[in-house]
Amino acid sequence: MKPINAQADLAINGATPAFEQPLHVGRPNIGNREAFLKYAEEIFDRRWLSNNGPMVQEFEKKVAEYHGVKHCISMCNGTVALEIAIRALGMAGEVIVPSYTFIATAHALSWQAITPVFADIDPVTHCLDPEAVRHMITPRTTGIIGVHLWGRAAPVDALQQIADEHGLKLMYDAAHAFGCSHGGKMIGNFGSCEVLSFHATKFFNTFEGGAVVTNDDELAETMRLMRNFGFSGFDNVIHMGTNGKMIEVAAAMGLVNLDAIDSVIEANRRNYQAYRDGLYGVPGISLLAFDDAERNNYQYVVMEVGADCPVTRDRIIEALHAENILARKYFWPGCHNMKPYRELYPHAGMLLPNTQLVADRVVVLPTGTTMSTEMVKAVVSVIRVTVEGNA
Ligand code: T4K
Repeated sequence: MKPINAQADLAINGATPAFEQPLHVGRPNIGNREAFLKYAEEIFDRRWLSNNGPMVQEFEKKVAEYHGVKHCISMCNGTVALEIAIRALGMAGEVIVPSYTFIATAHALSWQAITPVFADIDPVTHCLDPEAVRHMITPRTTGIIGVHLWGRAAPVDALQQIADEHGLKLMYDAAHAFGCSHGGKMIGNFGSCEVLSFHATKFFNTFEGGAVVTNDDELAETMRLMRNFGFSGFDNVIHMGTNGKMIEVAAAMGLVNLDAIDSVIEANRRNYQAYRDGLYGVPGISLLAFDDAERNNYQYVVMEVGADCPVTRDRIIEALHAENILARKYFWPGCHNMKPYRELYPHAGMLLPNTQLVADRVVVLPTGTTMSTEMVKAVVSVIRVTVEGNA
């Protein structure tokens, strides 16, 4: 790590990069390796590798307990979990979603010939704006998928009210919200069901993986059938289905990482505070705040570059990348601007002014257990020198 104190120290100006090895957003948090290897030995000894094995069952029980929810139906990834939940709820026609989300939220609908209709977000929370949702309802609308972006809850009460008024299904993409709460209630208890992602880059990972959590017994049973081809016992298929199963080795990683959760939250919280303190007062720069009254996983450090910043968002990204700090512009340019949806809705941007505004100003910074406070301070110095050198 090389100190950055002045413009001449910046790699973008020809100096050597601050970091020799790249710093990634989404570097996996990995729990106790010995414990994982012990689980792996058990899996080999048992010769039970998939299909609702004992580790998957134990993992589901613990994830459900952690979120205070009745059922956890684990899956091979978050995208398949979204697809299965959408299908199990009987969504069809048009479903309202934010455009400011990872592309999987929209794809999970399109993949099943359901039209994602993009509604605008609140520029402060980055989550769906309930009034914008109301504007997008048509006679073909069957549901709403809210996204708890960055681990902060979508406006669950207002969305539930809209869904009830119009007889719509309501579920959540909670891919970012493992271990988070809203109004003191854990994520997992809102809407008909909520979908978690355990991808490698997430706060909590099972290498790849995901789950649907729900308090609805019947829905849970349908999704369990759907993720295993609709099988009910030997040679008896009673439902349409696919292969959405989580494998034993993924569940083993999950069990190990469940034990490490508190230390990951602590590392993320410490990094977030170091970013917040370090970036305080940098012109035009702000960090999305966390509500400390809630449970947070602090996984996404979201910096916004305002119109009053002397340099552009893209110039800051360029400067960071030159130093080997691979900050990301999630979720630029918005799903509606990605090819499959741009062709479907060439003028969507006119209805999504806040989505465009936010997508153009966000930078997601690296955090997690592989980042020390010193590393955070070095990232902060690059941002500070880039911005203040041009002020
Ligand atoms: N809904 C939402 C709101 C989501 O954010 C996501 C996933 C989903 C649904 C779907 O859930 P899954 O089906 O994925 O379970 C990454 C992740 O691949 C994706 O899971 C995640 N959202 C999204 C926010 O981030 P990319 O396109 O940014 O991935 P990539 O390959 O650029 O990797 C991100 C960074 O992480 C890189 O700098 C490299 C680093 N990395 C990655 C992996 C896999 C590592 O250091 N080690 C690793 O093992 O999407």
